[in-house]
Amino acid sequence: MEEEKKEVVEETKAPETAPIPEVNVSEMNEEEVQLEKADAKYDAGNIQVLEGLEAVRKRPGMYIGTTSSAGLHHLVWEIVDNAIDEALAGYCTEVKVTINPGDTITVVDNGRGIPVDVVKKSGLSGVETVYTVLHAGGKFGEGGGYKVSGGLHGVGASVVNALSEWCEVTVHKDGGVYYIKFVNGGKIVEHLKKIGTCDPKANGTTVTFKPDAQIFTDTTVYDYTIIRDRMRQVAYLNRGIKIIVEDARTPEKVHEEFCYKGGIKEYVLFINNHKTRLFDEVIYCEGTAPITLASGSEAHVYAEIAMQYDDGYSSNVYSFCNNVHTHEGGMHETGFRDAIRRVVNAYARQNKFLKDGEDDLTVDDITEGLTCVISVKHPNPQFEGQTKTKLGNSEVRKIVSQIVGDQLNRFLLEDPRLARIIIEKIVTAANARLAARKAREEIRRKGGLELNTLPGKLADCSSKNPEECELYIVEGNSAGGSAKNGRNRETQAILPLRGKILNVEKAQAKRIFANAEIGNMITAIGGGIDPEFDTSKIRYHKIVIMTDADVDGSHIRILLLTFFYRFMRPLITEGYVYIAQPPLYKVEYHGKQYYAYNDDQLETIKQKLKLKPGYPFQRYKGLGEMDAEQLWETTMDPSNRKMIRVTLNDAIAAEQIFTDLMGDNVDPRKEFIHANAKFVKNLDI
Ligand code: 0RA
Repeated sequence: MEEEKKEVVEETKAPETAPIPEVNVSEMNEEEVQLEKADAKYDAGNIQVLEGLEAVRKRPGMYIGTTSSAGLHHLVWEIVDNAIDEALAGYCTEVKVTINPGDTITVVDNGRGIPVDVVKKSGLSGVETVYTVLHAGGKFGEGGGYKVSGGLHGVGASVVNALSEWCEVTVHKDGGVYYIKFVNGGKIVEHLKKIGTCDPKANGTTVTFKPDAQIFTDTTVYDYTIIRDRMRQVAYLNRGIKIIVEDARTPEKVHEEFCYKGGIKEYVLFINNHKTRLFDEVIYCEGTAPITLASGSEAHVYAEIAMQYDDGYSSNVYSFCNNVHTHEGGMHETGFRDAIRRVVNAYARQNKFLKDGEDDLTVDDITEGLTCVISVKHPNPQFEGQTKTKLGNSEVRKIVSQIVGDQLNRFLLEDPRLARIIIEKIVTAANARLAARKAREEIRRKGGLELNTLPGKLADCSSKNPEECELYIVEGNSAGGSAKNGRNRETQAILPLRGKILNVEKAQAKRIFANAEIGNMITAIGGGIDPEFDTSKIRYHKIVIMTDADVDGSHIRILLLTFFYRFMRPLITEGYVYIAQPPLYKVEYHGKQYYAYNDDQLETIKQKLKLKPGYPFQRYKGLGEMDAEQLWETTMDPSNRKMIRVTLNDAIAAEQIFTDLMGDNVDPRKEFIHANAKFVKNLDI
């Protein structure tokens, strides 16, 4: 798409000047503009003019959340959002995102092209207005088009321009090729001008920008996998749109294409790829409902829901509004839950799966083993909550509830065989829930879940201030012994684990709670377990997994992470879990000891010490080979140790990793164990 257009640009050398005014927007206010341009012809007049770009540079966090790596990537989302809007309006079929050498980004779309004629109010061309005026965009105003993608604050192109060292825009529109360049946070160096002609049908917009290193002080390097994963997600959420991603920084040029005719139906299959499905069908519901905006004008909300059952126990409901992952849920999720509770219970009673007098099935029962994607498109979304990822529009609740209610009910009625499989699974979940509650009460009755009966194996710390307390979960009794002797007794507690813990991914709730090692961890950590897990009650703010640097060690680490992920998820999402990094090698030289944490470091040490070949260096096989002092010095001393904090960047990716590793299918697990070293380096799951 990109190559074709470039050729045409080069053929036509003599540039014509487009009819645009000679003003610099960033120095003008709206009133002046209007006076000057009062008699101009306006045909792109629905672009609203607000404020200048200086504010964005002064407080970038207000517009893109953060100036760390996440903010850097946010710039890409903003530009892609515009192209997706054009696609949702029905004019664009393809978007290409390229990471260029030097970490600039190019986004090409084949939409109508941003308007190049003069905009009423700003007196500037449409392109200049979109790129220099905050909140501008032809499709923002009511009565105009349908702005649907929602970035963090939906502010778009002008914010990207404001935070870029330079930004170039080329528009192909109605046979003309137009070009403009901005520098230093949105200052126009050359006004929009016509630089050539092209096929009148080859419309589109091409943007290239270089993020400003003065703003993005942490890093200006793009991560291909972050862009690739997000673009794949956007492609799933907007069926039929083709998104091409390219990394042109390396000679071999990574290139991937995503286009899904089935949209979120295919997304659910992708998420469930390695799970064992109850049946192949994906239940799919969709609908559109009219709403009235605050201004009194009519608009529409579109909602679609795709879901599938597997044979597991976890519930995975992912919701989106305008392609934004609403991690904190909101009205669309509430509407979904209303509907499934209502419809499933009615069906179960009518068909005697539930007897008179038996309690209703709960939403947790119904969603056990369910993967569900909910996606709504709303012209005026209200994002609330701590991370602004909770959908607040109350009208959405009824809309989703009605769509899911009607269509899920029809699904159950039309296919009694599948309905039976589903309801029997849910009834089993309900019975397991009752049994698990009993088992938990049993533990509680015996004092197992009470804080005053800490496990005997736990060597607790003396401090009672969770913020400074650390719990080391240590593989093996001998390493546990060294850790107990080497630790700082005031703030560091040690819980040794005997062998491997239970794989909670494959075990039933009843067995899980009866497992001694798991019981010990629950009691020691003190925050309870899902669904009542509460981080405000945890006894340590650092939970450190300390295992050997071998395959068994990484297996135990994964078993522990799976347990936390399934039963204490906030521990991971809120960043309380760490992986200790014991050294791999010890080098003895003239009575002194040097430690290396990886092969590169070992090389450096060898070179520095000019080690003669065969000079003693030791590869640690396990933590148990270190004495208490060594373990403290290399792995536990806060002033010297290295730890990896486990984070959860992408819940869906994490879900797939845990299924792959812990589920029934053997191949993905083998693959993982093979590539294990890489995973440890990359523990951002
Ligand atoms: C306003 C109006 C029209 C198109 C666009 C904006 C537009 C914006 C972007 C941003 C990235 N790609 C884009 N493509 C189109 C419609 C103009 C017309 O009707 O000719």
